[in-house]
Amino acid sequence: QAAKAAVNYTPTKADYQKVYNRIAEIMDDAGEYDDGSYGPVLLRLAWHASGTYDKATNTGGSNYATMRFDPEALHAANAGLAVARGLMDQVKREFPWISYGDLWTLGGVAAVQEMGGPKIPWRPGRIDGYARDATPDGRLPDAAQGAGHVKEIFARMGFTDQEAVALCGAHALGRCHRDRSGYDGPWTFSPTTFTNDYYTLLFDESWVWKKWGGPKQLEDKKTRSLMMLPTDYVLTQDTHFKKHAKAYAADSALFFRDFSAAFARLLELGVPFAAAEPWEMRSLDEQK
Ligand code: CCH
Repeated sequence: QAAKAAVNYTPTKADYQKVYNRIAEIMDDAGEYDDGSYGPVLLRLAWHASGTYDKATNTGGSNYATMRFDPEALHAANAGLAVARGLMDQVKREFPWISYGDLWTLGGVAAVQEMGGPKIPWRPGRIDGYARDATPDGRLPDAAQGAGHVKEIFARMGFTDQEAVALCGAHALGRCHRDRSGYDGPWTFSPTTFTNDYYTLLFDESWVWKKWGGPKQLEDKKTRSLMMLPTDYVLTQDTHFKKHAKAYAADSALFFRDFSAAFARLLELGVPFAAAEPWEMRSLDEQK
């Protein structure tokens, strides 16, 4: 591989597309794991790598990929993400020239796009940092808290309420795991397809507190097979959040557009790029 052999070779878009393709293949090769895809957990890795950003001090974010180091790897919020980091290490062995931050964020892009979501503009430029760059615990949201906490956490990254609501729509994908966060279950009936179902279900179903020994979470009254975290439910309770959540429930295209913009921005928080336009990576389907 040219990119591997030549010291001064600058990887091209085609090189990154190869990495994207390998991630997409690994994502689908999940066998009995969860709902048959590693997509959701890879998306969560990209989000937790980026969501540590603090606008005031310009620290954190995806640039140095500091979740590779303890204690950040051991922060409670990151429980279970060793699965995703392990998958990414397989890709890294094949394409050793890519930085971990670029790799993990490209994983988030591949996850959203391959599961049927919008295109996420993306560009490389992150470098690997050191353990001393790791962020303090407590920068990622705590699912047990209320609307004020969610606003505060996303505002610290530099996001508006509207962007926070759009980003939370990622919970259309994946599920909570008893042995990771303590919560249990999926948010939607199609946890491996990117949809606006998270918002429609929030408003269309009756949500009641689950009676169980685990942490406080809600379940849908009808089937009792879906869940919402306290922080999800506040999107229907806080007037500002509710306005945007209603809009995304009513208009899937609006959600896709706003999610793409906010997620692309999330992945770039704190990343000093060389001047270059973001790229649109092609899905596996588009390359057939
Ligand atoms: Fe999330 N998320 N998230 N989340 N999340 C969990 C799982 C996923 C919060 C808490 C949790 C975003 C925002 C928030 C995903 C993407 C995003 C879990 C279960 C908790 C708890 C973890 C487990 O047990 O495995 C809270 C609180 C907030 C905001 O207030 C945002 C933003 C994104 C992405 C843009 C995805 C995907 C999952 C599923 C992971 C999986 O393994 O299936």
